[in-house]
Amino acid sequence: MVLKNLNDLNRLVQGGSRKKLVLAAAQDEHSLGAVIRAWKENIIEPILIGDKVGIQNICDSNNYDISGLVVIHEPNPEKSVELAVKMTSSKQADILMKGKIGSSSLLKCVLNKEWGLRTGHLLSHFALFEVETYHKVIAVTDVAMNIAPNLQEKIAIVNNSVQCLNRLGYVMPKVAVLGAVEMVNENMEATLHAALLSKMNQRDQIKNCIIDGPLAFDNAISLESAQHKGIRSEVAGDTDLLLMPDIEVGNVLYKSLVFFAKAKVAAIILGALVPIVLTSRSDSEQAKFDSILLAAAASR
Ligand code: COD
Repeated sequence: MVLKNLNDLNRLVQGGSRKKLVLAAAQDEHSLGAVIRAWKENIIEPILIGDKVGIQNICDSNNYDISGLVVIHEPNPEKSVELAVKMTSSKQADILMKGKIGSSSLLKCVLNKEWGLRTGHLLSHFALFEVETYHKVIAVTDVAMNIAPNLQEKIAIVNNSVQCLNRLGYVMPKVAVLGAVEMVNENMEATLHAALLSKMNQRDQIKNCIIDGPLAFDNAISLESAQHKGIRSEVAGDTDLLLMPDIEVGNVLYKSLVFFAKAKVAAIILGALVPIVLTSRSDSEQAKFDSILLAAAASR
């Protein structure tokens, strides 16, 4: 079953056990607001690590009562992430969440060889978007972690995302591998990768999904546009997952969807010991809440 909107994530976490979520550098208004809402709705049991005064000030000005929560004082954001990652790797938390700290600082900690959250798999970013002009939720990867993935890394990124979509209830998600054009052009590496990924999928080297590419963005999301170009494809116009050529394209699409198209977004890191809620610092409280829902659904 596909997700029609991000609200559908609620259905997936209903009746499940409450997940322990540790929020690192918790002195962040939108992150705290989202965590407290998810706590009140019995989705998570939070642990807050960060600057206690900053956390309390946000709670006071929003009338949040956090007297029942574990709050660990660590004013240094890097150290608070280190503590949160160590708690997670020692199985004291099911979900890690980023508060007021840059993505790459948090990811470096997560990748720490001694106490990080590595599993031997590639870690990748996975985002879900609800856009008014598309008939269902669309997943996009990787817009925030892997900078310029090679073919092998793209295979791992697809596998991470497909596994997550399977867990969310998708049986054979349709994957569009994006390029600037829909024809293979030897001077455009993204189109070569796309053609290889499609063939590997046909030969069952990449399973549990239907992959087609290269597809330009319009062919991937609009059947009319694909038909206009004479493209025959099971994926065109009905894509569940868009695979980005690189982080620049991905990040610009992410921000364009949110700022121009007013899309709703939920995002996590996959492939680590636990799902990691990693939204942009400019994302809304709603986006952070939906990302917690996604992490809880993915960690079932
Ligand atoms: N999965 C698993 N292991 C990885 C991954 C990955 N995706 N990336 C790196 N590693 C391993 C490497 O194999 C190596 O052992 C170690 O981690 C360090 O690798 P480096 O030197 O390539 O990695 P770093 O620490 O310099 O950088 C890793 C980041 C994830 C921080 C880097 O790729 C990055 O900055 N990505 C973009 C993050 C960002 O700014 N996003 C914001 C957009 S909103």
